[in-house]
Amino acid sequence: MNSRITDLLGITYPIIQGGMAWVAEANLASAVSNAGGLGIVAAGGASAEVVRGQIIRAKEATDKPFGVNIMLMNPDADAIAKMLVEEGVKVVTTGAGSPEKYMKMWKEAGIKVIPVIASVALAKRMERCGADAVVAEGCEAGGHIGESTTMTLVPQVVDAVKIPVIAAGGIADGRGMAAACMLGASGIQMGTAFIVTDECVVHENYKQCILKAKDIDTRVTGRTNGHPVRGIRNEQTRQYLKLEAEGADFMELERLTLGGLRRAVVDGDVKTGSVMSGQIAGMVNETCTCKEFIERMMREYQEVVEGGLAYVR
Ligand code: TUI
Repeated sequence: MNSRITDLLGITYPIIQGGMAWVAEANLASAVSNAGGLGIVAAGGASAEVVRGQIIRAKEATDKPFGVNIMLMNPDADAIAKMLVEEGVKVVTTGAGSPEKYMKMWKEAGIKVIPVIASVALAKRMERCGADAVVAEGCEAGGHIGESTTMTLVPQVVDAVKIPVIAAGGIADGRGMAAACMLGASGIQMGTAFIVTDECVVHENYKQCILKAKDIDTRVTGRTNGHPVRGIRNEQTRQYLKLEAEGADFMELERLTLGGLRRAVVDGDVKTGSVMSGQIAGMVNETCTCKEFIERMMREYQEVVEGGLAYVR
């Protein structure tokens, strides 16, 4: 399937794996790229040298293009931004901020830059400063989220920019992919669905949380302090939301989540850890390899598109 995104990135299918901190390491990224999508190594909160190690491992595991995601709140973001140029990384996605100050350096190095955005205003700013595409991420997504849903954000971003738009948030099957394309997207990004693949190295408890989750099992914490984060409801989200409702101060809330993602992903503490996940977890019910998953996505997509209106009846 050809689209502006497959052409831009030199990949077979317009499917990008989300840059999930602690989760998206070399093993997952290379498996997604080997399956014809774009795998992403996520820097998360790691140092430039740790991320470099993951990039080297990904290069060993695939000869296909892969990307790196920089979470811009990372205090080591400047060093990571430079290291990506040294390592000859082909594609960079960014999250939780604006990558404007790195744009010139990355473009001069021939890097394809794809910021993740959650508003029309930021999408336009990113296009003006040279982004090759944007990921428009709706608040169905897991982790740090914006205000708008995928259904409302994607068409508004598509109308506002000329660069290709990749839809994210709430997609985990061929129907979702077809729907995103109907809204004008040239590709999709998925996170939650990739967490349960065989090649994803998260703790088994984390996978089980997503596999068992029902449609209404995620919660958004941090709305009151400007850091909304979506994850599977557990003891931590219950406590956090209770304290938030009581007007607790930011530092008290921070104590609950500090190191929480690592605790959930690495140690399997899914009670007090942060089990970040999108709302689509309720539909993510089985494990398989990345290749099987991507091939199923494309098969389902084809069925929906070829079935046309007959599908909905
Ligand atoms: O970045 C994400 N999702 C994330 S980052 C993350 S790391 C984290 N760990 C622990 C606690 C909190 C976060 C987990 N999930 N998605 C992409 C995304 N970016 N969504 C929304 C945005 C965004 C928000 C505001 C991008 C830019 C922005 O403002 C930029 C500006 O300067 O105007």
